[in-house]
Amino acid sequence: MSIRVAIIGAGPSGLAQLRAFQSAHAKGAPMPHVVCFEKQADWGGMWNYTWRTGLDEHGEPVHGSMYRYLWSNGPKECLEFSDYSFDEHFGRPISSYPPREVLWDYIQGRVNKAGVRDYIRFNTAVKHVSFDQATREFTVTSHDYSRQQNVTETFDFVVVASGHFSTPNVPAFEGFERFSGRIMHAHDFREATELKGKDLLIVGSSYSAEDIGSQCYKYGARSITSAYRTQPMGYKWPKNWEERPQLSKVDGDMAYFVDGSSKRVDAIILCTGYKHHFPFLSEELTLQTANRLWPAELYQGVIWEDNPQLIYLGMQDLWYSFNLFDAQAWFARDYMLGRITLPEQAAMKADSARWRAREESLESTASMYEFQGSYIKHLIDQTDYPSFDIDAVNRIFLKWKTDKKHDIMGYRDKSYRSVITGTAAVPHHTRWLQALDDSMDEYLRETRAKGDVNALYQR
Ligand code: FAD
Ligand code: NA7
Repeated sequence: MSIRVAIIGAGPSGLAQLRAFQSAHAKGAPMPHVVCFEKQADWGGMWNYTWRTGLDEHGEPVHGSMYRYLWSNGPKECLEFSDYSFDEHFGRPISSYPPREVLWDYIQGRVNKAGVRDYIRFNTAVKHVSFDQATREFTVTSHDYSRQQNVTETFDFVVVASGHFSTPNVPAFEGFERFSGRIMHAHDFREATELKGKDLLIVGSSYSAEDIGSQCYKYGARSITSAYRTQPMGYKWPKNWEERPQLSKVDGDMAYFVDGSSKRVDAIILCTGYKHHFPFLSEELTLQTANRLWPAELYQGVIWEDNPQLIYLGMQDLWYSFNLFDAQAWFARDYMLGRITLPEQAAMKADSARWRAREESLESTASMYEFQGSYIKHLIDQTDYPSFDIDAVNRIFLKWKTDKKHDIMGYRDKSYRSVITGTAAVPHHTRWLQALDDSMDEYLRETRAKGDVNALYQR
């Protein structure tokens, strides 16, 4: 009898799992009985943009945290699938930092080609997962909103690929109840033009703070003040952007910071991160972790050590992304197909403890993506996922960091070379700061003659 696999989520991680099974099947392996549950109406996870905030059309918490005008915040050369290149998808070189819709299209290209859409049940939210020790089976209860019915099924394996950037971490500050403007979390931010001409306060100093602040600057906010709890981002910000230490309180429209300084602001965006949240899992199956490179209790970063029939994908803090999910999905596939045998539980825990100790000793930024790169390499070495030059990707990450330090509003105008095909990216026809239309049509619009583009970038 073929194994039964439930995949929760059809974002990049869940789709990687489907593609992994399909690719083995294409080479003669049996295709398991796979059901991929997806609560949204379409695939792509976070990359499937929604204007909605709060609850969705079914009353489920809105999954999406992406906003309009979002462009990749890392080079596409650092996330390229090694079995499906950007060249194959677009048929010509594109720039290194595409907007969201373009990356969504790329993600879809591979799974359309693989023909795996029929394995997905859209508009179907997983509500509960439990495990029966006697039968060694999972019971998965889902709600199919198209038919308005609950469905209960049993599976041998459950792959949790539900993402971890959807449930906001929302701290409160003194005076919020009486603040005269809008307060929102990054999860609910959608439209930067809403802040045009306004004085904006951002709380937090990581990716969301940097990128939402940059969006608002680009679309005309009057000023941006970002407050850090631990350390400032430290970029060379434009004149109307300043960093302050942690927010202590607000009073009316005045924000006060722990150094005693204050600033009048119109709106506050809490860029304070997300929580790993799995309301559908029974407690003994639930991963509890902060956003970090090596969450505990996952053998090889994917297999739940206390019950190896449960698998988590993509739960790490992300430097690498799509190619990380692929490496994990291929490993998980080979384990589920019986090609990889797990050691005893004590040995799994000891192995994880070694990775965790390495993670805890990391100090520099470079050591962090190098650590994640070495983890990916370790996984890929165990499967037939096409290997790629991880050292070369690490070098691109290094250039990316340097480019950001040099020009935080201009780093997206830089280009890198694919480690998969060797193709050099071409600069986008419009500099990021001037590119107000992020649609795929505009992005793929024929660029001017090559000479013109070169002239543009020499300025
Ligand atoms: P997700 O993409 O979150 O997909 C999870 C899927 O699970 C969703 O489709 C969701 O609907 C579904 N789901 C959840 N719960 C259930 C349930 N109970 N039942 C059924 N389905 C369920 N990464 C980059 O590489 N580059 C970037 O530029 C970048 N920018 C980002 C910007 C923002 C604002 C955010 C929030 C993230 C960004 N990321 C970026 C990271 C991004 O999360 C990953 O690229 C990727 O989307 C993670 O894939 P995933 O499949 O693990 O999770
Ligand atoms: P991150 O990277 O997890 O960062 C969270 C930030 O929020 C970080 O700067 C934290 O400061 C800050 N934080 C958390 N709690 C507080 C409180 N109580 N007060 C002040 N500051 C706080 O989340 P992001 O949303 O930036 O990025 C997540 C993903 O979304 C990423 O992949 C992006 O590409 C998009 P700390 O440094 O811990 O002091």
